[in-house]
Amino acid sequence: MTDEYTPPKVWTWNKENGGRFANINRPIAGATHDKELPVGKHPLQLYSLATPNGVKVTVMLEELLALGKTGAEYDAWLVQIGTGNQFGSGFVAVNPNSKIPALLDVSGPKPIRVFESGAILVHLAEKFGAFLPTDPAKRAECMSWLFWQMGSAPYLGGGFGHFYAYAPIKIEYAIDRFAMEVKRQLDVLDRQLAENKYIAGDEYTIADMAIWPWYGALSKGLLYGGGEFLAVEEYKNVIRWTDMIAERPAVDRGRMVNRAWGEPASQLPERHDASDFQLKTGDKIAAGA
Ligand SMILES: N[C@@H](CCC(=O)N[C@@H](CS)C(=O)NCC(=O)O)C(=O)O
Repeated sequence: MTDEYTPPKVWTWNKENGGRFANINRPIAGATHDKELPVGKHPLQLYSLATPNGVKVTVMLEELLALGKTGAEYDAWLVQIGTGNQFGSGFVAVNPNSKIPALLDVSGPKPIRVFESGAILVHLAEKFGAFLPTDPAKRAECMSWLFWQMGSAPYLGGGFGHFYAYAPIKIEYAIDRFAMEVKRQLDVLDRQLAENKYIAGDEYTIADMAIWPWYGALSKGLLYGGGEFLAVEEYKNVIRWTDMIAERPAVDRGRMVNRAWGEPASQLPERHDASDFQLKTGDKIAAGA
């Protein structure tokens, strides 16, 4: 590979491009193999992994349960995206975009599929009447920040993270472009959080749940080894908010669900019952509990 590249007239798929995700990236959609999804006993079936996009939803579900919304009981099934589980026929039927998280709401007469983490958060917020203000101005503010996250995070992950940490060569132009954008995004949040306790005002909402797993982790230097490079300690209001959200017990639990790496005690690869947090974490399983 050289750093000079003249695109051919028509792009062709180079399967050996050496990128970090070369084994799962494809230019075509659809299933690669037949595989039914498991369905458990609860009204909500979640198929996910504890990446930032997955954590948004497990935090929301744990917050709803903490509020006493028993209808939010859920089975969380592990989808290992590194080995291509997202291309199984059952998963593709729930999310034709083959990405976690995906939700099947089986509480009514007909299952409802929901994909895209933002859509899942709104579905749950509306279903349970929580974490999405009903006052029109507050609701609009919450939705604006929720959609801000959906539009912004791809520049953080697919842009900055990809070129800073994963691309097989370091391209100054790409890293510079996305570092600038990510710092701008952090500044947007920092200014908002200088004036507001939570992202969308004085209430904790699905906007916090969507933004925290990405920009909270980034502000603590936990994403892509880019903390020092981006001087994340400058964003004091983001750090204040990140620490405040991290203190919520439901957030602590939500982060563990569908986690299959890191400290064994922090992993709950599948969640089918509230007691699983005590009984089924990686350390307990290893000890033969
Ligand atoms: N906009 C989507 C993004 C979902 C997404 O990118 N999920 C990643 C993990 S964080 C994934 O499943 N990647 C697998 C793949 O690209 O094959 C959402 O918010 O739900």
